[in-house]
Amino acid sequence: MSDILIVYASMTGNTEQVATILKETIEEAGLQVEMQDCLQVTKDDVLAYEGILIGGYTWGDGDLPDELIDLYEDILTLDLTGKLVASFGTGDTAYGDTYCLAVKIIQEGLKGAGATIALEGLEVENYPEGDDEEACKEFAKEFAKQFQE
Ligand code: FMN
Repeated sequence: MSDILIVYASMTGNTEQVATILKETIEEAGLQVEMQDCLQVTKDDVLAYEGILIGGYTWGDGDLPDELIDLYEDILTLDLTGKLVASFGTGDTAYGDTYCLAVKIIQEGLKGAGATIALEGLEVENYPEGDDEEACKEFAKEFAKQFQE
């Protein structure tokens, strides 16, 4: 069994690439990571891990991705006390005030389920490259550090 579950929703690949960078960086820190598309994950899967990262792109007018909604609503019914979690996602600043709102929605849901928020959600503009890729790595290193404490 891996230590950490990374769940993502991604339509055109940007958020999946963020998830991949997080996975590789956390593995470099010596932890075992399972990465899954949100459609493959049940609430029982979520309960089985001590560390959970959930990511999604922002859709519509600041909405969660449709494919993430069932799992999100299931998570709201769970008791995630003692789980170390964080959210991540991608968006586009062209959408103004709704930029990366899904990241905040996921974080609030996890908080509502009683989980411990390891660090503020990671927001990336579209495809993660350059400074954004570095920010993903730093986020993952910090998450791994807290997990190992
Ligand atoms: N990005 C935002 O930050 N806020 C939005 O409200 C938002 N709405 C979108 C609506 C549509 C119809 C589309 C096509 C994109 C929207 N985006 C919005 C941008 C996507 O979230 C962004 O391109 C993201 O990186 C896509 O992630 P993916 O490649 O993982 O599917």
